[in-house]
Amino acid sequence: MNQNEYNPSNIEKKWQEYWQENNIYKVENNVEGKENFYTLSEFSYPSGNLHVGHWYAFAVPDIYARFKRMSGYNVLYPMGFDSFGLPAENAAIKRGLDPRKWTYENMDYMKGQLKNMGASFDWDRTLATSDPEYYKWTQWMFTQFYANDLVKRSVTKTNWCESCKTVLANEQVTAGECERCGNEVIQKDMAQWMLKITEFADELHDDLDTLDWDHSIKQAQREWIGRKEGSLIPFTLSSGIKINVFTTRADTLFGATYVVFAPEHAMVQDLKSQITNWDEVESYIKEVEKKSDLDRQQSKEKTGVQLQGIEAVNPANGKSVSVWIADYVLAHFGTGAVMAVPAHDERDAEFAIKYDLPFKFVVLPSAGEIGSSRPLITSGENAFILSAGTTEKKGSQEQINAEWNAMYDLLGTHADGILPAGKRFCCNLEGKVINSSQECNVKTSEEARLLITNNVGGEITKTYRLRDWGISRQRYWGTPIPIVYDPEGHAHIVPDEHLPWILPDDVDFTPDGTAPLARSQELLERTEKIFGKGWTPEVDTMDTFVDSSWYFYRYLDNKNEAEFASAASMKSWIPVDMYFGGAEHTTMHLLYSRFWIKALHKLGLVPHNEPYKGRLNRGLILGPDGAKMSKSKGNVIDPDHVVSHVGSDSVRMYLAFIGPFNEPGNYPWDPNGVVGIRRFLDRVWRLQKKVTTSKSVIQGNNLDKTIKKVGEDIERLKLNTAISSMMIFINEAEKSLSITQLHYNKFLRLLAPFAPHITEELWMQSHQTSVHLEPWPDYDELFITSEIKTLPIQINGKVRGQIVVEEGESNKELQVRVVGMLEVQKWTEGKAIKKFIHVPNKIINLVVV
Ligand code: ANZ
Repeated sequence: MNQNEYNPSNIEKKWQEYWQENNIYKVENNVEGKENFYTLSEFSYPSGNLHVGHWYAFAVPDIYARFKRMSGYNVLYPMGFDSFGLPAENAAIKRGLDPRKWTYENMDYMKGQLKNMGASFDWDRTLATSDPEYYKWTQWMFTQFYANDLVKRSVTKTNWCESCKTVLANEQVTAGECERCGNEVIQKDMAQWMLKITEFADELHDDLDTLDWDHSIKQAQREWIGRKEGSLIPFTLSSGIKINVFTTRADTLFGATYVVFAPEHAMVQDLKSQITNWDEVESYIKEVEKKSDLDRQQSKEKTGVQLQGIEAVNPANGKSVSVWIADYVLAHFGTGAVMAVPAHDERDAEFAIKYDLPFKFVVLPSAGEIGSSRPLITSGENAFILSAGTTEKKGSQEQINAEWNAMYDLLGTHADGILPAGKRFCCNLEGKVINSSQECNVKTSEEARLLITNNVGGEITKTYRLRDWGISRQRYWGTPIPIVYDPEGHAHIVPDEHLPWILPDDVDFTPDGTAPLARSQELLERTEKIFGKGWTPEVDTMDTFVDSSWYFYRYLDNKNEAEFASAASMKSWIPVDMYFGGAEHTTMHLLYSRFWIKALHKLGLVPHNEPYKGRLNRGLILGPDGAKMSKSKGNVIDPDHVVSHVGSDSVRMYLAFIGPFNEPGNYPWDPNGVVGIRRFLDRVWRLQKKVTTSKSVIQGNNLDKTIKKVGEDIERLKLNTAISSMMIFINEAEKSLSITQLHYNKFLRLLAPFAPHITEELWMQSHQTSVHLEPWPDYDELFITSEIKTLPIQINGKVRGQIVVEEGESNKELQVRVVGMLEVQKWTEGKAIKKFIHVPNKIINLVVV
């Protein structure tokens, strides 16, 4: 027995070295008789120190990986670095260092810190996306996509960060600001390499159904993809040209009272000679150019200018309507042109009130009809009203009802549905078509959509919010895009034999808005030497989301020089069984990566078309004051510091205890909480003194119950309650006179995934091999079933049946179950239950009359 007090600093390093020397965590791609289980945590940027967030991201899933390993699976839990990209480069620029040196030094340092975590990573499989042997494959995949028409070059409006001097993807812009540095993002025209993610929009949308992910994550991706089913409706302009508008509500076409173009719509320039207020129009276009799409969608007050001299004909009724440009219509959604229906679309209503445009009411909510009973608007959320002449919305059900009643009467007297000024109502509910054509009136919205679309020569179609993925970045520290240009300026792919297409060294990487690679003499010379005089290299590098789209394949076979991963290794491990990551990646990395794998799959390069079977978004660890940790607030917890005080095991375990890992909430760090866990481990240590070889006084079933509960909780990632159960067990054990070696050892196995060092130390006192190679302890169901009782059910004094009752089941739940039983219903049908009495562990009594 180890008589000393528990002192983590004496044991943790020792066991970490032992594990490494003895290759305890080495993983083979296949192990006879074991099923594979791939646990993955999003890898990190090597931008400096490990912070508490990294511990939460890596040490807590390690508990799960270890549990799975002990449960008999061959578990892969790898770790690497997303080592290209802005954070490293910006930090390097700030300190005047070479990003490569800086990044690689950080990685070495962080590897050391990661080892202190005591995680079960197989370091032999590690990778860094900035290693040429890694990015060779990133480039190779890009060339495969290029050869198969999944890459295009186009000039597009891009989000530009003036501070980072680079283009950002939409996903990297938060509320109009650069996600990395917080600077305001402006719009800039740039030629970009784009990946055709939109070709996979339907698959990305529909295949979500096959994934075992939380509903909210799937929903966020669906919204990001933004698939809308609708119609293209042709409007004829006074110039004779037909333009299509995209609408999801073709049933409201008879209510379209004006047409709006996005200010950037090409048609506006084409109409220049006919527009009589061109100066006004032009200056408005310039004004809107400065705003991002997001600003335009969110702006409180809609703005616009009428195109004077231009009219459009509504194809449903042949009526001429005015034509406008307005900021609320976006260039890249649908066709960039809208039929405006103020009486049924909120955005149009606000605009129409402001510019005094007509409202025509053409869909009666619910199934009612004018003249018969008055339909009720019951959904306060979907229906809303605009007070006479203002855009103030009235939300309460009563207000809506009152206004609707007045409206309804009005509709009776305005058979054409045109609403007089001061009495304007907007309702976006579907229902029955009115005030339209003979053929369409009384049809449901759904029927009318098809009918009206067909009648006017329109077309049923789908549109998406998702845009193609621009991957060009004018930065140094990234994967070079393997493209060269011939003297005529045509692009060519760099052939396989020249991959990796090495990132040059002779570059002044200080950002000035042009790509740093353009300043490399070596790159230019290399290009001319290989391809010929006058050839030039592409000088942009790739967005780092490209690097991270496929990294989990390389872990499988990271030394393979001939392939990015062998087919056999992919078959063994993909799809990833459980992927842990941050909620912020729901619509970025997670969607890009799904696309990347679908594209590889389409080309026959990988066997699966979905990479991640399970996904869990983790929560956020806040500072002790409940605010986000930040240097300026002085509330940052340094894990190294805490580890030096309480040990790595306590930190790991505390983070698992801080909240339910399966529910991504915000959890403030509680310094007393860590100390509490440390005390718990002290008690586990001291319990050694009670270990005896003779018969235990502690009840066997307490341990069995704990084993069952802890296993079930880890499986569901409710690690906090798993720890509570172990605490209860230790309380009990401390109360008893002794605990057998057998029971103590079983408990150590239970604790091993949470606290790998202390359990190893205690285990090795009586064993020759690591506790981490042991199986998960089994429990005896016999002992546990004692808490489940079968009780007789008595109805009016006679036993009529029986029911299995679990300890802790509430009386309410029990009553529902009892009353629902067939045998019981036989005796209670048509009668009232007057009393329901549950005498725990004895009987259930019903009195019916
Ligand atoms: C007429 C209409 C009537 C519409 C109605 C809706 C309700 P949501 O509504 O978000 O699902 N739209 C089409 N292209 C647009 C563009 N480029 N910029 C801004 N808005 C655009 O998206 C579909 C609706 O968004 C379309 O259906 C169109 O307005 C508008 F009672 O057409 B709707």
